[in-house]
Amino acid sequence: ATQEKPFITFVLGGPGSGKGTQCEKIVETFGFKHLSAGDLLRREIASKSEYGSMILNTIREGKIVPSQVTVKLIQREMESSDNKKFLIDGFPRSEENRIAFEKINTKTLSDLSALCSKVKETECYIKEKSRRDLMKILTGAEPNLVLFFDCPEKEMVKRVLSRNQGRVDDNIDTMKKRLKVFEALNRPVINYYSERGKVFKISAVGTVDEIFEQVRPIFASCEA
Ligand code: UP5
Ligand code: MG
Repeated sequence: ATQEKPFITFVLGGPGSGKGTQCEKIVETFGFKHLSAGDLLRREIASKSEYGSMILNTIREGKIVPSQVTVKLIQREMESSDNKKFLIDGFPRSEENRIAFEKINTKTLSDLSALCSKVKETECYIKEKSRRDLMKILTGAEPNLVLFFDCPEKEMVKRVLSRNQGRVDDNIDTMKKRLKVFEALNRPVINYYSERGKVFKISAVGTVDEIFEQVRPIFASCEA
């Protein structure tokens, strides 16, 4: 495999905002690899792995699974994928998640020394930058894009409660908790990337196709 730099899109939005549905459309049209953090965690529960019961309890409470667990699952999928265009759906859910992901994607110092020739080329630039920024430049820890599906709470509740796919968290009590956790912990991540000009905010009301017509041009312009 080539050492091609991955293209990373974070897909964020409240519970039931349509992240998974729109990711399927993006996969069909633009050929991304879809990694739903929630699906990876549910797969861990189903496979009866060592963290299964802890994950189940966390999801039932609408809380966030420890970063190290989720990051490891995502990292494993990214490393084993030939497709390096990723849609990371439902992650990072908190500032702590975001920082944990940046760390795995930021190479260790020994890897960095292997990039020494690159460092020489950019020496003048480096002097003006902190070491941390430098590592990001060289290894691409940041997402290329962040999609934010902005949906009114009433609509999200309606969608989640009528989904009927047996998810342990699709009940009114857990849904209320999920909405609170979204506002308290995921919103700051969206704000962080907004300040960096990475967020494309999409109004997530309307039909699936109407919403996708807002999404399409974002990726179409990347391909051009
Ligand atoms: N639907 C979709 N689009 C519609 C439209 N335009 N009009 C009408 N209906 C529409 O859609 C939800 C439902 O609405 C579906 O029935 C769909 O057909 C319909 P979906 O596309 O599934 O929305 P999505 O945003 O993906 O909703 P989901 O419930 O998956 O979002 P969550 O973010 O809540 O769930 P996730 O699976 O990401 O996480 C679940 C839990 O896992 C979290 O609460 C947390 O406990 C845990 N978790 C972590 O701890 N860490 C992580 O990194 C990720 C998850
Ligand atoms: Mg989903």
